Amino acid sequence: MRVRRLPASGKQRSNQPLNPLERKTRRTVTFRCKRTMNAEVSYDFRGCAVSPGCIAQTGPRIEPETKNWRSGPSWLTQTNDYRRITVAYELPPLPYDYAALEPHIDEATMKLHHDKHHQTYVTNLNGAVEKHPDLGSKSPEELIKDLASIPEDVRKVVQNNGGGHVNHTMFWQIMKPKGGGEPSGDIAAQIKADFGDFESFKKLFNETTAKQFGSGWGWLIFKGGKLAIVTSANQDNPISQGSYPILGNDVWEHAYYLKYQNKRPDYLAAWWNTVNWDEVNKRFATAKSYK
Ligand code: MN3
Repeated sequence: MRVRRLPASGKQRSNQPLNPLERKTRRTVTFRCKRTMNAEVSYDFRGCAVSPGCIAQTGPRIEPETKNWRSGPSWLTQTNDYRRITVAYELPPLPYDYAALEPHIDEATMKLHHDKHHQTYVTNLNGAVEKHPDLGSKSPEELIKDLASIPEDVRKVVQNNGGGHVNHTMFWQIMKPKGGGEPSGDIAAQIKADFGDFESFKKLFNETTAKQFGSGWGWLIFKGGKLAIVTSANQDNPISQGSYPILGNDVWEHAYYLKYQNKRPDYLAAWWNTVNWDEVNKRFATAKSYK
């Protein structure tokens, strides 16, 4: 079945409450099924809406018998009834083109990293929330902020995949095309106060993060009125330890191996050319009042 994409209707069809992340990403797209012609369907970005005749969606796929869903490529199928399926968490769209961070981060890495790795964290997080639906009313940050409150059977899944979702959502935002350069605003002054100058800060951040054994992240946090550089393993986020990360760099091999192979320090050095200092300043303002 082929569909023709029509202009977005702008209508929101769901009465379900949205969490803040979803509010940003939600949109409605209307498709017309070419085979049945009269069947117009609306697809909203957090799940799907259907009409008799066909479903069009690019997100999680619903298995009609089990009501379980799985992620997959764009797909179309047919149904005879009205069904609406929503998922708690969604992959936010990349805020720029996959190739926009070239030559520092290559297109193929960005595509895999966003569409496959980040999507997997979101998919797995939704799987955990499916077992405990009340968790789905919390933002992903809230989930990982108090891991002790997460039911034990899904706690590790939420730690790894909730962390993965939060970390990558931040990661895409703190980078931008033609980014980098010297820091600006309040964060520039704080870096100067706590590290002497930007070059010294960058050197310390890169050295510290290069030493993170295996997969993990390097972070800049604000603690006790001062900036600090820390690392974490896996997808652990400083939020779980009470600190809001101002910036973080992903040093899982999936973030750099296609272009930089085993040369993590080269990737770390190049990454600074992508930094979105406006976004980092916004996060610094949040970090200063974070409780
Ligand atoms: Mn990653």
